[in-house]
Amino acid sequence: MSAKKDLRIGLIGTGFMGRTHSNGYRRVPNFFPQLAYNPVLKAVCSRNREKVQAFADQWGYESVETDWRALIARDDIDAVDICTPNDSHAEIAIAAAAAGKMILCEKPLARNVAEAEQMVEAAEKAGVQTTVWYNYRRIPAVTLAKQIVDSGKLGKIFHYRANFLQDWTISADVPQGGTGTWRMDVDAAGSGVTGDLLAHCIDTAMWLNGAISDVSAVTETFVKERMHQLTGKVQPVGIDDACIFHCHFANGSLGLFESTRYARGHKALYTFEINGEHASIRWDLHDLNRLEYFDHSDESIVRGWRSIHVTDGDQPYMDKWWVPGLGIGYEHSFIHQVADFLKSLETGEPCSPNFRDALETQKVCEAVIESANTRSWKDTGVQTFTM
Ligand code: SOE
Repeated sequence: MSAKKDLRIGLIGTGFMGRTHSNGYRRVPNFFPQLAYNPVLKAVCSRNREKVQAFADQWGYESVETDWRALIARDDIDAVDICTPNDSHAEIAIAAAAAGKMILCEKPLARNVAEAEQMVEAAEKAGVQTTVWYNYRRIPAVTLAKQIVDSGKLGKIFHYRANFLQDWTISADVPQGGTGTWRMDVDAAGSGVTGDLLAHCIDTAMWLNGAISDVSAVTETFVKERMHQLTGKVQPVGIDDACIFHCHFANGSLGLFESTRYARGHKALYTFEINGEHASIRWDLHDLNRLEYFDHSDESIVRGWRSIHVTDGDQPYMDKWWVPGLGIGYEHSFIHQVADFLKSLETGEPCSPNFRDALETQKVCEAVIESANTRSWKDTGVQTFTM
């Protein structure tokens, strides 16, 4: 008999993120056997019964629901995982908190700050554990970047630079709204690349380099009208297709961020670079096991960028995987987030980013959109960031 405690999961949403999270729950017991909690795939919910049953069969969920309210009402669910489009995050999370459920919510936390604030209030009032799936923090090379920054090796930070580039919406034939393309519909998504892609960059940036104080942004919507899948009509596009902003961090450094879905040739290129007084680091999602590191204190004749292959047992998370030299992938960031969430239940510590942390990212996203709309600098209102 297992001495472990069960964490009974109710997953809402069966798209791309439903799969990444389900894979996380399934793999954790194999690779993090020392954890006191064991995820149990109790129920999965989606509107179409046939499809949700197929998903349950594929991933091993014990039961299905077609109404998220029924899932939340169940006594045999401890934690609700929200993988639905952004327009339902707030309603589901607030109801889940009222029902006393822990909540794991896909990013961005909400469509805007007002919704995010209500979610924070509901979760904190109910005293439930929360986390938001800003998964890139938990790629070992990115976590190592955090350890290097925190060790002070970089010295005073001058610059933070990040890009998230894609090219999947260049064709004007890509519709907006509905299954698969809700990210193109401003009512469902809240914003375009700012909430979908830059939110990742902002979360990582504030985690590594502290609060972003103010921003100046420019956005563009290259294709102005698209067919809406739900109405069948050609309608104005309300999302930002591309966004570039620069900013001040509270520590005095400058930030430069760019995101677009119109960078032909780039499918999902997330990169960041940090330049400090003594050293610099940079990371690239397409080579995710490596962290580049330049240390000015190296002897000058051998000084140069090192490429650290982050696969050794003393590097973050890697003692749980294979043997030194053998890499891992994108999906492992979600497995690590599940493991960290389960660990947080043992320790009673928050599992960062929790709802409150993700609210701070939401504030920066909103300031970015407002800055672009008004062609002016905007304060973010973010004072500190849990690092
Ligand atoms: C969009 O294409 C997307 O899937 C985002 O929604 C994810 O958050 C990002 O990690 C990859 O791209």
